[in-house]
Amino acid sequence: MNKRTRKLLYYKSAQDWNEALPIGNGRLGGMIFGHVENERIQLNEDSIWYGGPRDRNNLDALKYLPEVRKLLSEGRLKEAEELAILAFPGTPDVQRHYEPLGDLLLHFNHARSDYSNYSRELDLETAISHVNYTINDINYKREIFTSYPDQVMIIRLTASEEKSLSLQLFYDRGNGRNLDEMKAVSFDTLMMGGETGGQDGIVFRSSVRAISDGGSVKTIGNRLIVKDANTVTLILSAATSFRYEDPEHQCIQIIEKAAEKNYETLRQTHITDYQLLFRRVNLEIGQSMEKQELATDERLELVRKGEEDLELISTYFDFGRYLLISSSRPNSLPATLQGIWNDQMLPPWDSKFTININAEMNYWPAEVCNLSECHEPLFDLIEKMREPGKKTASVMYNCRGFTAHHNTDIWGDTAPQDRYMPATIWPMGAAWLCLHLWEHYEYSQDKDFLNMSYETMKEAALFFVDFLIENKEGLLITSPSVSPENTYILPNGEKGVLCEGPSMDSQIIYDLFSNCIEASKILGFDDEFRKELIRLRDKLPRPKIGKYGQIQEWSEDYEEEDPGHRHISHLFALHPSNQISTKKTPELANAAKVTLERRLKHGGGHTGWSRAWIINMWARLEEGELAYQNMLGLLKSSTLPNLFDNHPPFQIDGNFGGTAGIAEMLLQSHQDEIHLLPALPQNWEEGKVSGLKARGGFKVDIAWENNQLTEVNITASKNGICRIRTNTLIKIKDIQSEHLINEIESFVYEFEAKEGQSYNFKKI
Ligand code: FUC
Repeated sequence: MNKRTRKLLYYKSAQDWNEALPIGNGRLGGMIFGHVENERIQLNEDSIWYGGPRDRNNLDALKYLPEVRKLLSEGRLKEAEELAILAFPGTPDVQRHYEPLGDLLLHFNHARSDYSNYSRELDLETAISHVNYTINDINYKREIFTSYPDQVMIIRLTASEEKSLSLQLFYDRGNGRNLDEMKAVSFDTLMMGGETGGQDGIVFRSSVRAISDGGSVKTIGNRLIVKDANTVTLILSAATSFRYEDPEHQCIQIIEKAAEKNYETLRQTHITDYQLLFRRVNLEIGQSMEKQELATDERLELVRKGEEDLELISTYFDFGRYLLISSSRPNSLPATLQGIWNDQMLPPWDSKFTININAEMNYWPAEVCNLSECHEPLFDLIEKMREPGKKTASVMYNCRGFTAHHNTDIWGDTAPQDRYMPATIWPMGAAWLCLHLWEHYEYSQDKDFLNMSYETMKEAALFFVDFLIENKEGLLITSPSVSPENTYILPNGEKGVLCEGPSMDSQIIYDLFSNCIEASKILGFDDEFRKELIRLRDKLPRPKIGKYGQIQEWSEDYEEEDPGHRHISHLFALHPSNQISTKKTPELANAAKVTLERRLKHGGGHTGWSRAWIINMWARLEEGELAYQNMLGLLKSSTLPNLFDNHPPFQIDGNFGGTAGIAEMLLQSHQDEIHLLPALPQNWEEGKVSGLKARGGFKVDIAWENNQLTEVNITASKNGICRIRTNTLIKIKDIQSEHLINEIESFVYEFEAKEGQSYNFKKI
């Protein structure tokens, strides 16, 4: 049998951007079209954003806050909304947006225009993209990658016969309109750049050098000309004033350094670095490899027609991990709505960070898929939001601590975004993001990190100590806010979105307070604040069951205008939170099930990210079949030919949410135990997964056959009790030290784990 290859494969070049293949090193990205004659690599650099930081806080918010609150509490909804939409949105309404770096264009002078043996692929094992074809019996090959250690994009051109490579190379950006310069800086190097505009626009530069073996390299005008070469190595760099005083100098320096190494060294350094992350996890579902040589978009088409392709599910999972490694690395900016890949000057939703679900979803696979360091850019952004967020908290709400609304940009803008009633006035963004700090601690057990993050978490919590108000029942609620981004209907038929105490808000605050309480205990300080949070947490509304048996979305059991809405905010408690779980709150778990069924019955899950969230939720409800059906739904309705998630348009959150969902089907650890194969679909009969992480600092490898667990390997990163739950009628046997294992209840086992030790269990 062939070895399984992990790649995206095509037999024709990309007809549009959604067929091009992404490469990236967190900061520098490219979309490769693979055209034979006129290759296009669309370029991105993560810090090319329009303008600079601004203070957009609405100075009238505080003045009208009491009135908006009063109107809401009196049920005078329309008046409250009319006033709030004037007094709260940022001034101006919108935050900054991301822009593309440009295009690198390679025009080849081939002897003939007809070609054969065409293929292009993205090899997920090496993070190298290949383009292959034959012209006149000469085999041409391109290898393209972006190196994290060397911070360059490398394009390597080879041919099976000497002196066969001739091409012209140049840059573009909106037909030259969106550039200030495009010039040759030496006989073998081009430079392009500009400024993004606005008062403090970002200055950006990109440079490319051609190094040939044989033939000649020269520049004429702003074109780089390579003639009759045997091989060509192109080294491309990019830098901006967001990070460097002199981006032009930086670009040249990066290239000079990379050019000291030969191609093989650059390639190997890249592969080693990438595989250190990618190879931590290995997933194999099923054994079938018969579709390996089919084009990826054809396989997707076959899935749409109802064919089973379990290997494509593994590829989707691998691709999600690949995308995270390629769009979010230490010192890069976090993955935006499009990761780093965007070709539009005014991208959808500005290609920034939407923090009422999307940016968080991007990071759901980070910990469980053993890519903790890829989570770091998000933590840096949270830090950046603290100062602006404190200002927003004090100017708009007269509160201590820091807050953010439903979007932020690379300067950490925290003022409300848009003038869009269903989303704009929602002071929960910073709170949700801070839950990621705790999540990182839970998986890594890194106390230094927790210590470093505590003040940030505390400041996010402090905002609510001041912001929460008591309602008529004596409960502490947010006001004004929304349940992103759904509309409710009052008994008199009036529709509204602005409200008091939407369920999601209380759930997020409950987690944030709980995390601070736990953290202060672990770290052994801040007792007074802990006590205060415990007191306040007791007064938060808890998830309630409504008239349809569903989890209530608002504090009152309103009708929803759109029962199939893509946001399922009130199930935050089920996922990503653990406030609703099958073991600890079975009744609420059942209500969560009703909620999901209701959403789906009315057309829910119609955007990629919404579908991805549903996969995670079904997995949490241990409904393997339903999780799998929705995974298929994601592939069938919300996946583009290059496997990018389709909102539509392309939005990367669904890729990350889907990847996390697959992991969630195989391993869960949110109920103080490691649950093995909690939501295994019937037709994932056999398989294995290794290297996943569980909360508590465990690394877990699982193998199964006939839908039953056969072997588990658990490695502990610290001393402590390890509790495992299985779903199959098997006993677990510790081969080395059977006596250490206690069966607590059927299917639940406990043992004392020691730091650095691995424990192997087999089905008996
Ligand atoms: C939220 C969602 C939209 C979209 C946007 C970027 O507002 O409701 O579907 O994903 O973010």
